[in-house]
Amino acid sequence: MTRVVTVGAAQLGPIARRDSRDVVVERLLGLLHEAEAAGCDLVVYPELALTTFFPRWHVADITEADHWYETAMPNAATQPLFDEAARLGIGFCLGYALRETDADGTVHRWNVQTLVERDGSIVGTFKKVHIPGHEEHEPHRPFQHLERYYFEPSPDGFGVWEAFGGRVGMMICNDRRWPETYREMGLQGVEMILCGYNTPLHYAPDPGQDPLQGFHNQLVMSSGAYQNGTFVVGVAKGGEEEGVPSLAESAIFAPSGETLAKATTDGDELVVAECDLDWCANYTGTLFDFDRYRRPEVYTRLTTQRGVRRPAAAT
Ligand code: CDT
Repeated sequence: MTRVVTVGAAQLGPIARRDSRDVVVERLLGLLHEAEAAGCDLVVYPELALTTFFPRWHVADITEADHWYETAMPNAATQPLFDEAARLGIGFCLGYALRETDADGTVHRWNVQTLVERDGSIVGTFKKVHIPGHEEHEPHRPFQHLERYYFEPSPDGFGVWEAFGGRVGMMICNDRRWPETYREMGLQGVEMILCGYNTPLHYAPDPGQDPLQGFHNQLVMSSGAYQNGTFVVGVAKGGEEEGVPSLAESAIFAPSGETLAKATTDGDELVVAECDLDWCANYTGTLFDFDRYRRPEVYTRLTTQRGVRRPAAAT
């Protein structure tokens, strides 16, 4: 039995602050229909795909931002997407902000992706692990990146789910820059990692990185794919959103590290590749046979230490 998953990276152009969920879901449906024509089994949408990237604005009272979060999935706005995808027999991965309230009244705000199977059943919801940016309002910046104000980091780490005839994992935006992300999933036998992102082209703490955004994007996902013998699907919300230019360059990477397909625009665009999941074993069964070649006994710093501890100076 072949295990080919035809995947569509459903890149979005900007979502304006004033755009309603209904308007955005119409765009998601448009890309879903393109995916049907292209024979896709799975469509991957970007991070925070239902709204503008709201962490670029500060509000002193965080509850004033509650309208950016979903409180259930599916909900009235996204039900048409769930219904149409199930009717077409196409699965999807959707990024959005989620607000949950515990029984004791504690409120949690997460940056999540939900993976949905071809029959419309929810496979799993992944919460972003690495939360970038800053916690406090920093008015000297041309725009804010207040993810650390608006989102809690996941306590759950990186899961891998049996889905689409293989093993599928998820990561969100900044997660893709960290090798631990891929390895955590690689050690669970992941065969395809789905990643939505919003990456402003300007990085205020070090603008020297601005012209390298595309290079770094490709570098981390390509190497993560190769070093763990997995496909990686990276999907942008690109273009200039509310005055902030953001990286597009959505792409699908093979277990060889090669780029199989890449966006050519910074707007709504479907990027498609046929992914034979059996390709993964060419790498995980040979050069990256973890069981045979890894040396976890000498990697102890990876889980016991957070920051850098330099070796003691020689006396
Ligand atoms: N959304 C997100 O995680 N973006 C970050 C921007 C850099 S940190 C200000 C990223 O890693 O692409």
